[in-house]
Amino acid sequence: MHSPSDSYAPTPGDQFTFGLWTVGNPGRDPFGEPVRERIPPTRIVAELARLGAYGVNLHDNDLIPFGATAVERDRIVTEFRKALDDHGMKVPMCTTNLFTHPIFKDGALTADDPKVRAFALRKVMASMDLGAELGAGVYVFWGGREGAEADAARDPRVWIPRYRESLDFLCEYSRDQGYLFRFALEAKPNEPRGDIYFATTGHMLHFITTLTHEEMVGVNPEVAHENLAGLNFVHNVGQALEAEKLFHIDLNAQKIGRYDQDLRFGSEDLKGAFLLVRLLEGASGQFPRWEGMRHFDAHAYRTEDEAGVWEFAAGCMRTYNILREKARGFDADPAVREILAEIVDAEVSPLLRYSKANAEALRALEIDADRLAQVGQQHERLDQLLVEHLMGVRG
Ligand code: DIG
Ligand code: MN
Ligand code: MN
Repeated sequence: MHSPSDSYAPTPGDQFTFGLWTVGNPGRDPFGEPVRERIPPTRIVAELARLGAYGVNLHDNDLIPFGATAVERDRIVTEFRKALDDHGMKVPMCTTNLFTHPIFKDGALTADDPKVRAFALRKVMASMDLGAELGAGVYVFWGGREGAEADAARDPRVWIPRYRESLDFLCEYSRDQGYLFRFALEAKPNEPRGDIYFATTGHMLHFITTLTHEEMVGVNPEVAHENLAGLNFVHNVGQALEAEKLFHIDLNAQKIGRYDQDLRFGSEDLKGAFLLVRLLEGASGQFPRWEGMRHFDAHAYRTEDEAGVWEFAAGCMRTYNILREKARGFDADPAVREILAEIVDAEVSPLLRYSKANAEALRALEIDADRLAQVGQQHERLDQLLVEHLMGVRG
């Protein structure tokens, strides 16, 4: 474990959070039984606090067993809240497990049977009540079972309105309860379903515009999920930021062309992780730092014992902090700033905003297309500078 004196050691001010289901993952996979004992939520709180995390997130059933009585629920919540208070830990985000119980085998909020949809809505309401009690501000929806294998089963013009009706219902519930939740929709293209509805963050950004209370709803992009879809995560997060809809983020790592691995942050595509941290931290100075939680939806290798789990958690946070320093160094590098300097053209820039006069002026402009075509962008040098900062040979 890393000495607390080093400058990369995480502090609560870094706003790192982990789901209870991440470091609490006992290592079961589709081909094998658990390899670790279950770590009680109260001990997860204590250990993550020791490592410098800011908080923990949870699905309802990460804390409250499915089918628990109201008395058991209240006892568990009281004990959990004491652990949070004892260790100064927060619960910034809550979500609902709408994927484990077999009732959800063919969907939850988009299921064909209205009773299944009703059961799912009721489960989310109870989970939102729990989240509000724990002080969560963001409520995540990951529709892991909202999808299909047999595409003849449901027309998109059936499941889209169902999901819209459910989210409109839950936005109204949140408002009537006086909860200040911001909903964050998490996309994934497939797994566990053959195809999952609303496959990417882009699909979610459009879908949000069709909701009654679209101002309450944003996105929770995950590194691995957009990678599964073969997309550029930094572009997608950047579009969410531009739309002011990045309400939460799931940080992890992923090898291309594999199942959803949820690996330790930065352990695979290091350049992508660098560019993501640069974006979130506003290192270029062009845009502000994003103020949301740096949430790790990741878990340790199945090969690990509990000590390995805490190494995993420390590694996620430490790598983020190292990349933050590297990104600041890159954007402070005069050679980088020279290449990224904005092209200013006082004559032409004003013409790019429409008016009849500007349209006429554009027509009259002398533009030497062949000369412009020959201008080199210096992107090879820019990307080499990035690689050298990342490799530590340029500070
Ligand atoms: C999977 O990536 C999903 C679930 O773990 C959870 O519902 C959500 C919250 O971050 N991510
Ligand atoms: Mn995932
Ligand atoms: Mn996730």
